[in-house]
Amino acid sequence: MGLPPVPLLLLLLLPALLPARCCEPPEGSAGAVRALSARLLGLAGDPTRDPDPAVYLALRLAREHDPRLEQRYLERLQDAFQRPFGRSLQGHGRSRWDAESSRSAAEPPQTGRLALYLLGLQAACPPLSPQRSLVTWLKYYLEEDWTGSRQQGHPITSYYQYGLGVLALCVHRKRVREEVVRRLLTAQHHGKLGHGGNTVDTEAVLALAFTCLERRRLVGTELAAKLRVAAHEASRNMAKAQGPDGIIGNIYSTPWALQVFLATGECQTEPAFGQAVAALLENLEAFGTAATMAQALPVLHGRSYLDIASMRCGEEPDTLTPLDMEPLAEVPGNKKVQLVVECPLPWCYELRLYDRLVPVPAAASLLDVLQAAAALEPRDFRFHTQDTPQGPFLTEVLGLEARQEKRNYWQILTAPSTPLQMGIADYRPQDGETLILRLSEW
Ligand code: B12
Repeated sequence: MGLPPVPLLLLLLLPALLPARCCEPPEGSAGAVRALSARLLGLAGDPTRDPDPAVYLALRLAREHDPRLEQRYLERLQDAFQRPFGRSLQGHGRSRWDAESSRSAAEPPQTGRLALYLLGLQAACPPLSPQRSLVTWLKYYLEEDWTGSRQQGHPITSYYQYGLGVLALCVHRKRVREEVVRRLLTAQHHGKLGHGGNTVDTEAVLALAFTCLERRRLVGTELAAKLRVAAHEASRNMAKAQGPDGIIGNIYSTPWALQVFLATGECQTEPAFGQAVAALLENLEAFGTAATMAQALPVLHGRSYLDIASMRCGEEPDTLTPLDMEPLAEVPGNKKVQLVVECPLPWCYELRLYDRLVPVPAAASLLDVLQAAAALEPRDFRFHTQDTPQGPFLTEVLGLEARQEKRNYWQILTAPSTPLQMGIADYRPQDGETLILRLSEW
């Protein structure tokens, strides 16, 4: 068989020959991306906010920097993580999952948080090698996460966190047992990554872990070949999940899909890439919280979490200055929101547990609606939230607590049945809208 004709050969080689720049967002978007980076920097400079390793990663993966602010943020992160994880696992007689003496033994492993912190250490300038104890903790969590679910065939936390754990160890060139990697392959193969109908974020995290392990030759050749196929399969799934508006999954999962195209190099050939970048740039106003900005920014700078493994410190311009968030526009007047609580699970004594119209100021968020309902009838309506880097997470309504180990949660929907794409503190209902809090399984 002869060589392919020159034009065909060029076409085949094109992806390898093209400079990486073609995977960066269009020049015209630079101002908007810079403003978003500066806004995240502003939030990172606020000492009243808990440090979040995902925010640090976004600052480090940006093209422009504020080295002093980034250094201070890293120190705050180190303070937060060194205490619970800074000492050895052995010899402490610790019970399962008991990293912090204050934590209850029933609390799940902190696989995802620790993984993000380890990624953050590698993204520092110069990169910091993690203490041995941190790597040991993460490997331990990967095992506990699995066995703790009592062989139900999934991690206690989520495949998203499990994937982050494998990715972080890989970026630090630490091997994991092949069995751990095979669990992820099996989950992807059998379509077990689902959460509320959107699997894009989770499948993307797995694809990043697979690509890292394969590129860094941390697994045998047979498994490496499987990982390559699985990462490609994930890219195909991302492209198939793209809507006519360019969005992949929803607007918040689109950056994760883009990370996969960037990490695998498919950004150079996959038409879905450019369309998804355009969709992201058209919807930048959706990224108004530190957590969502932190997930969008790396790809807006043409980078994925895999780039953490090869950061070059010397070339970082010290040109970014923090920008304060604009205060929300005042909306005069009032609105009424119908608040419904449903418990459709087999053991619930009734489906509809609460249904009433709640008057609130026009600018009220769903959280404000819940607070107004609780103030109106303290005995009929109560709820609890837990602070997370994404904002307040609704954990309990009318005394019914959603339980992680039972994989149920308080899903929030707008009637008749559209799940919200944001949390209670960020969603601002319309006048007359019906909102449903539904105890659901995931
Ligand atoms: C797994 C997951 C869940 C699980 C979490 C339970 C578990 N055991 O892991 C379940 C299914 C319960 C869940 C629920 C929801 N989720 Co969710 N979730 C995720 C996912 C895939 C991974 C989160 C994670 O583990 N991060 C890693 C760890 C280390 O970080 P963490 O901050 O500590 O994670 C905890 C919190 O994030 C919290 N959490 C999970 N989702 C949400 C959403 C909100 C708004 C808040 C405040 C907290 C929160 O649970 C995590 C585990 O403890 C992310 C994907 C992503 N791109 O981030 C979406 C994601 C965070 N979820 C999202 C949404 C919209 C929701 C819901 C509001 C959906 C709904 N309509 O009901 C609800 C939350 C409702 C409530 N009760 O307040 C969006 C948030 C977008 C935004 N604008 O901020 C994301 C980004 C998915 C997406 N692409 O749309 N989620």
